[in-house]
Amino acid sequence: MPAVPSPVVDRRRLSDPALAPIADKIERGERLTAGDGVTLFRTPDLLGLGTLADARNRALHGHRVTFAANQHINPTNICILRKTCVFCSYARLPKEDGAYRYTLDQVLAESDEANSTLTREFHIVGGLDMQAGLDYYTEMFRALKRRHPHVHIKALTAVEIAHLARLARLSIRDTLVALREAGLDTMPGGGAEVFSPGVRATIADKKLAGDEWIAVHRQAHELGIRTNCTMLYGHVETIEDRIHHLSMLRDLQSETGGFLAYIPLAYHPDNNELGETLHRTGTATSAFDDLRNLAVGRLYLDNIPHVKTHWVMVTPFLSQTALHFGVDDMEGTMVREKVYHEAGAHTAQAMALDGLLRLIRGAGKQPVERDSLYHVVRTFDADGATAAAGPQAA
Ligand code: V47
Ligand code: SF4
Repeated sequence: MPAVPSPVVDRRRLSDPALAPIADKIERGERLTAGDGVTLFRTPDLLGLGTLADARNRALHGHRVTFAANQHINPTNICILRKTCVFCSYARLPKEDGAYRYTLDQVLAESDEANSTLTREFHIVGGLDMQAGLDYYTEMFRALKRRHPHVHIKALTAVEIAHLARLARLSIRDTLVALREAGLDTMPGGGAEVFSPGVRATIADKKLAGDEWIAVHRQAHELGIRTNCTMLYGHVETIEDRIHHLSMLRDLQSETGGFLAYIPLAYHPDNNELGETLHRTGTATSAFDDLRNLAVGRLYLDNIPHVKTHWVMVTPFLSQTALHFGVDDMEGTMVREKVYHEAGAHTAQAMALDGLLRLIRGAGKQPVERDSLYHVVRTFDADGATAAAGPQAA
């Protein structure tokens, strides 16, 4: 990440004295300790926390807020972990009602929506389906690249990569190389959930372990494949579990520099076993918790350049507010999102460009459309005109 000008924190906005020494560290560009992270998660001074995160975010990105025009494609919801990822509402067993696996033609038909939209990225993830192995995805990526050569492919979580490697009896490295040759450009950050073994045993018992998730991303970074990272919060995890998770992400980033963005994911409790057990419906997290997770992500992950808010999960209005809590990037004009809608997200499945621009401008920020690697596609000024275009770092 490029050197960051020192943020200046307005101390009058901090009402919790525990934040003052952390403000000093942020101004000096010093790394926060796990103890600082716990303080940030516990402080009742949400606006003070937002002030710190906003100062750091402005030092990095000024007033610019980026978004990408993307389309989600979920080719199969059949998953062998259906019974053990108890937070997941999307997966099905092969013979269960609602189970599906797209043929290549179905994937291509869905991808053709990109012809009438601005789509520059396909975000492709699915279940761990025994009948959808490496060839299923390499054929799909080749066909997508032939049909939409300008569209970037961000595909397959670390958990799916490990599954494909096991089915093909290949190493993670060789699996990634085969996928990259077929057209995979970057990887999304899913499957991370919470790394601490205790939480994983409760919510995702049979899933790839936390250190294995890290190992897949390390391997991708070593091959030059950039990736994102996430944390699923708002279920059974403690603050210490969150800090442990963020520390593992920060350590890998110090080693490789391969993460582009961090996206905290708010747990949705509808239509999944965990939600029933916890007796929760609707929204499991609160606005405080959502803003806090974004702000702490910005401050604790001092080496990950972008923090993205996912408006489908936390509502467009909260995402807009988050632009003053350390966030510089919004999940884009997504078409056909399924994973959270199965879990109770009541937001729209896609947002038109106008809607996104209105939200960003309404927060007093400058909208910038980016590509998947955060190069500027076009910038917009405050009254809606396209101000400039061109490849530069966003
Ligand atoms: O790993 C599943 C989460 C993730 C639920 O990299 C749930 O740009 C909340 O990672 N409530 C997959 N979350 C999606 C993901 C993602 C999304 C947007 C952008 C990017 C990116 C990555 O969705 C899963 C899991 O953590 N998830 N079920 C649920 N009930
Ligand atoms: Fe399968 Fe992913 Fe759902 Fe787990 S979260 S059941 S791995 S689709």
